[in-house]
Amino acid sequence: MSNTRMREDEFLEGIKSHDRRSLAKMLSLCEKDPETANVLLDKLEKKTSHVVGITGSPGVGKSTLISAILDKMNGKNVGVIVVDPSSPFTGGALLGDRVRMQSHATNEKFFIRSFANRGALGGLSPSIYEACDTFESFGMDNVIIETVGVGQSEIDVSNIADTVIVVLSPDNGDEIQMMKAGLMEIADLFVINKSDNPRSQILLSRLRAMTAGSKEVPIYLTNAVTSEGVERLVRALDSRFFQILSDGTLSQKRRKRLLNHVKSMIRRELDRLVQSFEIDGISPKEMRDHIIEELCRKKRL
Ligand SMILES: Nc1nc2c(ncn2[C@@H]2O[C@H](COP(=O)(O)OP(=O)(O)O)[C@@H](O)[C@H]2O)c(=O)[nH]1
Ligand SMILES: [Mg+2]
Repeated sequence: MSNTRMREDEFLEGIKSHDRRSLAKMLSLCEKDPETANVLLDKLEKKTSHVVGITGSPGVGKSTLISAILDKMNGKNVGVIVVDPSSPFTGGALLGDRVRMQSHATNEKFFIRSFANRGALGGLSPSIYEACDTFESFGMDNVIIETVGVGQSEIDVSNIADTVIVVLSPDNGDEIQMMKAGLMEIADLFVINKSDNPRSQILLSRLRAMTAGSKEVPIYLTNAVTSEGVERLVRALDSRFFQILSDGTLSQKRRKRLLNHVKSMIRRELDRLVQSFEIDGISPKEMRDHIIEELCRKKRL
């Protein structure tokens, strides 16, 4: 903590002067000590970046699509947050997605960061709000968040993103994933990726039929490998940002994001309190282990 305090000025100056090493350190601080990160972030001016959440089942091509989107960014500064599945045993993150995007990792305009979703019950990493604020303080034009694509993380991304892209692909149990509870509601844009697969046309008509009558959600077809359709998608994202900025939707989204950030801070604090709580010198972890042991004994497991 005191170490961090010593580095405070350096941190703030570094972020203000677009120093990538300071950005990297700040993102690590978000993960390790989000409370301190919040205090520091409060002292920085923030740019309003377009925060785009990209969700969809594993394998639909989210990471490949992000790479293709970065290719079409035309000099814009983009921060990418990849929420990795992490093992509850090791706490480690799979860096496959980062490797996939490696060609962009050396580009001065982009910054790609993996976040473990440890402890968030399959949801987004609890530090994601701070990470997003960090990218905005750094002055990124866009922040792209790729979710794990399983469980709660898919829906949770709408708590933080200004625009949610739901990615579908024809080779991925199409209707089943479309029907997933909540996914249809959070989509601001649909992308049918892998348009090189002829079945994408069937998926397109099914999706059109499913969304008919509800709010108008545009559908884009892409081939993330060849970049076909990606430029159109990037243009659509830009015009949507302009639209939500001018019609008040963005302010609403930002109010919602702030509320969710506060909720996540409270949850984190309660968690910390529970961890430090003891009855007669017995910690919650010891109590839990004891109960599990007792239950296993009773059930002869
Ligand atoms: N044919 C085809 N393959 C694709 C396309 N987009 C992604 N892929 C492949 O699909 C696989 C999964 O892609 P990935 O980006 O890792 O998916 P993610 O799990 O959603 O991030 C990889 O082997 C990609 O090369 C596409 O448009 N067409
Ligand atoms: Mg991926």
